[in-house]
Amino acid sequence: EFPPEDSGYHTYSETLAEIEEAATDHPGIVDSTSAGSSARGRDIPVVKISDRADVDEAEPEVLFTCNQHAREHLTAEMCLHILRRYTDGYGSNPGITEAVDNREIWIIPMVNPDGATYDVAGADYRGWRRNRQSTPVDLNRNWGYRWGCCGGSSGDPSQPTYRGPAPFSAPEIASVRDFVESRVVGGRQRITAHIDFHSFSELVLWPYGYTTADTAPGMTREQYRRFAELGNAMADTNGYTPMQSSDLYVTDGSVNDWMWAEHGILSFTFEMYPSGGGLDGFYPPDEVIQRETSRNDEAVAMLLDEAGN
Ligand code: 0X9
Ligand code: CA
Ligand code: CA
Ligand code: CA
Ligand code: ZN
Repeated sequence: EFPPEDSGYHTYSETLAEIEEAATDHPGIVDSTSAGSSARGRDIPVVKISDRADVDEAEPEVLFTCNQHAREHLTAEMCLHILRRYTDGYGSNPGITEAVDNREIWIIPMVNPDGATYDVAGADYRGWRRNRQSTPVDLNRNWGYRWGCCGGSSGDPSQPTYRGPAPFSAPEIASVRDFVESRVVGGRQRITAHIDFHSFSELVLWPYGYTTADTAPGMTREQYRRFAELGNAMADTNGYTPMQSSDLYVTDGSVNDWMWAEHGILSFTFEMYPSGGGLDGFYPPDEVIQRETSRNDEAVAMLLDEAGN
């Protein structure tokens, strides 16, 4: 549970209820499935928004993932905001209607339901980052592209950036990987663009994270320029600071590197509000949820548009 003053945030069960409500209120354009189970057996829901949501149509697909890191609760609100906006706005808002009619939008609001629940289970926020396996893993160091290669994660199980004993050892990450792989249809990955939401620092980040070089195997100069151009354009809309992720610090086994290198998905990390601060930066008051999630409306629309190119 969140403390009463932060009751605007959604717990895991409230998140499930929001998904249910969207599906009930908008049956034709919402379809909810499961990516798999967390370490402690919680379902990891995946919501699809599209016209004829129950049919796999030949439309560019876009993925939004949130809450890999337990304490980054504002990001789950970001995914729920996208869910509400692209369902409630359908049929009345022309831009939203066009996107829903011509894209397949996938949303995973809580990649780490065990961690998110644990973080709010005590009297005070726990400041938890990892999942809740018996030896907890930093989910954003557990992805399989150049896993553990480059000093951008820890091999020490006591550290917050522990990468786990093997790539995809975390059931949450194996589940999201399996979902993304399930979108390879007829030999082609149907998801073309992705944002993984984190907090905090107000940044737009693109791959690679494992190296500070702009170009590397699987990233040509032209591809890098496309990332940088789109990243800069999205940052122009929300006031975040754009950069290659490794310019912030090197990570290995992070989601963007795998999405791009293995699937050719234009994959970004957004670090949400606030721009700075200490541990309290993970716990902005619920009064900012509406402002700080709608702040990304234009960037989300831009990515959905670009997914067709
Ligand atoms: O370290 C992370 O996983 C992300 N930051 S957070 O404070 N939310 O934990 C940033 C991932 C982006 N990748 C790189 N900085 N290389
Ligand atoms: Ca409040
Ligand atoms: Ca459709
Ligand atoms: Ca499709
Ligand atoms: Zn994070």
